[in-house]
Amino acid sequence: MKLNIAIASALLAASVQAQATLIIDNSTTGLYNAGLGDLANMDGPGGFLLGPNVSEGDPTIQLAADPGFTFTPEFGADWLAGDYTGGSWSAPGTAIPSTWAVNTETAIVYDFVLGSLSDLTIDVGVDNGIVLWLDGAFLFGATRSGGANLNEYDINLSAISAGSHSLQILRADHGGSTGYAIEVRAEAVEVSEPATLGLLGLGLAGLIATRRRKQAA
Ligand SMILES: [Ca+2]
Ligand SMILES: [Ca+2]
Ligand SMILES: [Ca+2]
Repeated sequence: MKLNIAIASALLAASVQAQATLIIDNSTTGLYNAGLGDLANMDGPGGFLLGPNVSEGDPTIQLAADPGFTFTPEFGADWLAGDYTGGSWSAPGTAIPSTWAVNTETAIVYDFVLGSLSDLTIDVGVDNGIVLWLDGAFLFGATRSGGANLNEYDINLSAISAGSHSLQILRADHGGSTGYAIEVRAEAVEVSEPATLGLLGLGLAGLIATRRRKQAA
């Protein structure tokens, strides 16, 4: 019984230590591009980016894959690869407003560093649409009618490598009002207890094998 309590305490301690760290929220600064204008024509009629003032309706769309936009010059030479040359980008460290000009699109880049291999949880809400990439790789895209609740979309990423990363975001609007809420959390991926015991077991087996070889020699 005492042993069970001890194990339960240890598990509780481990779960507290593994608590996720908030790395991005609405107060986080980044590179900001508010010079894109209305991009409804960037993917033609009937695409993900919808006409102003609900002129193409107010549908719910979730992208199954990277929309493969042909980005306008305001995005710069290759923004998803970190080349902002010629674009209408702010300097790094710019505050990201939660609202922007109705009917227009805006883009954001959050640069961040992970201290170790981590799982990421992205909670985001937007009025109306959003597309996210991590280091240029498509993560998620969706649009729907108004409201920007943090629980609107939930994107979970496993085992993102330690080091520098860029979360790249395109925000879209097609009328009424705009809104944006984001929280990104990182949680270090830990080697589980059974795996540690397994490695320890392998180490002991190795030690025994070495000893046996020495005796044989
Ligand atoms: Ca369009
Ligand atoms: Ca628009
Ligand atoms: Ca709107």
